[in-house]
Amino acid sequence: MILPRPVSFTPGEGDVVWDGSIESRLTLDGPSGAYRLVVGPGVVVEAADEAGLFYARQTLRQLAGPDSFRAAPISREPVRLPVCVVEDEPRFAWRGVMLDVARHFLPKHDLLRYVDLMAVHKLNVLHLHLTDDQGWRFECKKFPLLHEVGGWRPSSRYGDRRSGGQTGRPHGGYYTQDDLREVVAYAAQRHITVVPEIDVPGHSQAAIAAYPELGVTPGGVWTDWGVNPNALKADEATVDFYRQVFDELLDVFPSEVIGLGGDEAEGGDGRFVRRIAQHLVQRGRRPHGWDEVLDVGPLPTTTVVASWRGEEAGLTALDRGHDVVMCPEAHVYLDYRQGAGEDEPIPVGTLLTWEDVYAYEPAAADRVLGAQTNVWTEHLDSPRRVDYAVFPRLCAFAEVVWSTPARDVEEFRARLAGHHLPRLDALGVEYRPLTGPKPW
Ligand code: TNX
Repeated sequence: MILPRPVSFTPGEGDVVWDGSIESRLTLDGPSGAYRLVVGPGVVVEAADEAGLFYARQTLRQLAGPDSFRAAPISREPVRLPVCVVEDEPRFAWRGVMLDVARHFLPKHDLLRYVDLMAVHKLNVLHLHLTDDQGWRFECKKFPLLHEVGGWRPSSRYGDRRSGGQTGRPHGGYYTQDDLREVVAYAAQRHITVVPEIDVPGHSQAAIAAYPELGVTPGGVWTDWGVNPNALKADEATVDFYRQVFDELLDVFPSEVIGLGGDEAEGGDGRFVRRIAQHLVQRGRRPHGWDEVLDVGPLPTTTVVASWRGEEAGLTALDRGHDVVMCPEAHVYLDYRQGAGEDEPIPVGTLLTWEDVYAYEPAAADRVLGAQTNVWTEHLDSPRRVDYAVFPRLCAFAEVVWSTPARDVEEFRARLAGHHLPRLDALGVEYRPLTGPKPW
């Protein structure tokens, strides 16, 4: 009944009333996140570290039933737990979700809710895509036009015809630095690291709209989707401008790994990526980029590469000594359609069901840190649509990165339907039902 499935679950006889207390010790020998939970007569947790203790609590909440996921309990019965022993540890160290808050801004309270939903699934890296052609979401004190101008896009002349709904309308928003510090602190309480990304030198037209001298070609905040041929100049002034922007980012985000994007930079110059990567290294961090960064020439070996155009690029990156996060589009892109029907929301790409996600098997190698799903939001313009795209595919993904590979899709389907979807209902998550579209 536990999701993601633990290493072992050994049921005992009957159940016990639980008053919420836990006897805990950090004495377990195991990787970060490992725990051993014994229920009956009391609740005893042995964990490898604080993260393990936290995951044991997530498991206990699941054992306690859907009511424990409501904002306040509605049951008048005491909480009961099945007598059992659970032994558990994560399979991968990087269990991530990338949220694109640039194409559509996700207000702070919705972002915090996503952090909570990640924690329920024992995920631990939130990769925040903060800037793109269509919007700049990071408050910049030194160059405030970035968020004041770059944070807002006008209506699109294509909008409603091409994509329906709200996507052609004016749209905007940004997070203050203090908002983001709060998100980082909230995530840290849940053992989630926030990895920020400022995308360079492509996907940068929102910045160019604010400071036209940065761009190869001037232009407003982009109102179209797709790959924009415009890019940042690679001259000293532009690189220096971005060093200062990244310095502000480092001040807000303590994460060792810092994203510089580097994807789909058709009109961009590889030197830009290399110089920003060097700057991050000088500041004691590890650069992180999409797999196109492998084409820009030698990068610091500490650079983490996110392999999204399949896993080939990731394998090349391993050969060159990089750590890799796997996120192949054919398996983990949650903006892709979940059904072939006309009544599905506007999709990107090909069909990708939760069963497909569940069947994903990341290439195993020492320097594969793990995997992440990517939630691009060109057409996910509200938290409702994000919920529909993300769930239950994220449940399947959580099991891929947490549990051992012995996967049985029918067993998982039964666990989803019988236990996990009722938990999501209690949380108010508007997932795609197993039998088809509604609501969205
Ligand atoms: C490719 S994956 C992109 C994004 C789009 C996405 C749509 C990657 C690094 N770049 O800019 O939103 O496809 O699925």
